Amino acid sequence: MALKNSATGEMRRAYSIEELKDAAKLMRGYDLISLNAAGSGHAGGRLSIMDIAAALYLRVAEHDPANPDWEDRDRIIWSTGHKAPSLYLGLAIAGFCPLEDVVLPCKLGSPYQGHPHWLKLPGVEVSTGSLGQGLSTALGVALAGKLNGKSYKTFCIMGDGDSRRARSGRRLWGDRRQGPVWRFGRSLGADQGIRGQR
Ligand SMILES: Cc1ncc(C[n+]2csc(CCOP(=O)(O)OP(=O)(O)O)c2C)c(N)n1
Repeated sequence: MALKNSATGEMRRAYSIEELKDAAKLMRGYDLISLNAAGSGHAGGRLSIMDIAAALYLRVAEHDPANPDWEDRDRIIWSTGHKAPSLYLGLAIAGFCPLEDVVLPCKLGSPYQGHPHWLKLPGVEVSTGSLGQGLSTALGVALAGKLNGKSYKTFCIMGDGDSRRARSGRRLWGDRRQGPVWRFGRSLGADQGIRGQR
C-alpha cells in the first residue's frame, strides 16, 4: 500500500511515520504561505487535515503520480471542497504537481482554484465545494468499483458541517448495520464526520 509505479507494480517509496510527520509539517508551512498569498481561506480545517492528507497521499492510498488516471488507483474524494489547498498539497507532496505552484491559489486560469475542479488538475477525482455532496458521490464511485470487480478503495474526506447536510445525512449514514455507508465499510473510508452520525 503506497505510492506505486502502475506499470511495474513496484512501490515508489515507503514512508516512515516520522517522514509522514515531517511531510505534514512541510505541507502546513506551504499552506501558511498560500493563505497569506490569497489573503483568505479556511485556515482551521485546512491545517488540521494535513496529517491525514500526508498519510493518505504518501502511504495509505495506492496511486501513481506518473499515471493519475490509472484505473486501479484508490480514489480520494474531498467532500469538504473548501479545503482544496490541502488536497493540492497532498497531490504535490506525492509528486502529481509542483509544490511551489500550490502556494499561488485562485489566480485566473490556474488549476489551483478555491474549490477543486477535476478537469483542471490531474489527481483531483471529483469537483466539490457544495457541502454534503461528496459522500453520495463517493458511494457511487465505491459501488462502481464493486460492480466492475475492482478492488480499489474509496476515501471520503468530510467535515462536521459537511456531514450535517441533507445528502450526507441520516439516510446515507444510516445505522451501524443497515446504512449504505456501513455496508460499504470495506471499500469506503469516511473521515472526520463520523462522530455524532449514528
Ligand atoms: C451547500 C453549502 N452551504 C454552505 C457552504 C459555505 N461553507 C463553506 S465551508 C463551510 C463550513 C464547513 O464546516 P465543516 O464541514 O465542519 O468544515 P471545517 O470546519 O472542518 O473546515 C460552509 C458553511 C458551502 N460550501 N456549501
